[in-house]
Amino acid sequence: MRLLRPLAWITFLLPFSLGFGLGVTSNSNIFHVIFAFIAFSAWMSFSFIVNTITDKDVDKFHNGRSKDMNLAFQPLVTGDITEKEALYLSILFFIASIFFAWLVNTLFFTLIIIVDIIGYIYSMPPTRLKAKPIGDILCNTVAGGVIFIAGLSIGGANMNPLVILGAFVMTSIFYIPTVVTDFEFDKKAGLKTSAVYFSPKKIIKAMYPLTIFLVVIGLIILLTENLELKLLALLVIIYTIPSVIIVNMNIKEEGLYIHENWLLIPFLLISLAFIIYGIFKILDLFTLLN
Ligand code: GPP
Ligand code: MG
Repeated sequence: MRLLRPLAWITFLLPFSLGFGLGVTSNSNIFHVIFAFIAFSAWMSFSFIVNTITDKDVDKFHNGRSKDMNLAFQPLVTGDITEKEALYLSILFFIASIFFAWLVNTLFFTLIIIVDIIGYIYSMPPTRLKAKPIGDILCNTVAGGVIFIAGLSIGGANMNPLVILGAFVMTSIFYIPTVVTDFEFDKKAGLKTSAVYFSPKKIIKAMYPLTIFLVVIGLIILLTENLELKLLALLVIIYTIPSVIIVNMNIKEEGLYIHENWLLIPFLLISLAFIIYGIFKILDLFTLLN
């Protein structure tokens, strides 16, 4: 568990389950859903194992704050697992991710390969985009957006360009505070993340134009799309605006201190709500579609 970090997956479980809930219909195949969630877990396991391997030397300085776990206890730092064992496990999870994705559908399969590649170039040299300004935000935004489309593609409904654009903008908004909470630790470790490069205050300001952009997208959806998407747009606007205000009220020169549970718990609850919603739709217990 300290190698795979399932609690940290919650950040990507949210866009994935949102897509799943919106995309399924009463015609969706329940086995496709199960395989899709296995592929998702295998992709996350793969991405976090490579991250654990390449972050060994920075994780040992972690003080336990603002993370899913105290990274100084990750198993490569403590010596519970060797690098070779971790590498073999990562290959196994990579293969599992593409195998189960292949059982779902071609689009889903393609998208899982893309997020596997992002997970790899995010952590691994020579790219190691997590330690490059903009590179870190770009990887997480693209991975969040792509995993949302993958979720949608399981059932294939609501494949709407405006909704997809909104998902990309929303993941970039919510990713920004997470690089800023890592600021102190990343700076000490000598990592040039976006927050280290631009300063926390500056990078947090980027949330404002992105939020305005998201609200515009939400309003267009509210005016033009079906009832299901209208409700979603409303929820997104209601959730994002206070979140952005709270983050901006807590930002200081030296970083951002918001307890990790302020992100993980609401994200987990919303994810579970959308998973249950999707299951209800598959079982045809209700449908809001038109
Ligand atoms: C950890 O990054 C995050 C991941 C390994 C997931 C990234 C996956 C993608 C597909 C982009 P980190 O090393 O920056 O954070 P932490 O310090 O929590 O390990
Ligand atoms: Mg790491």
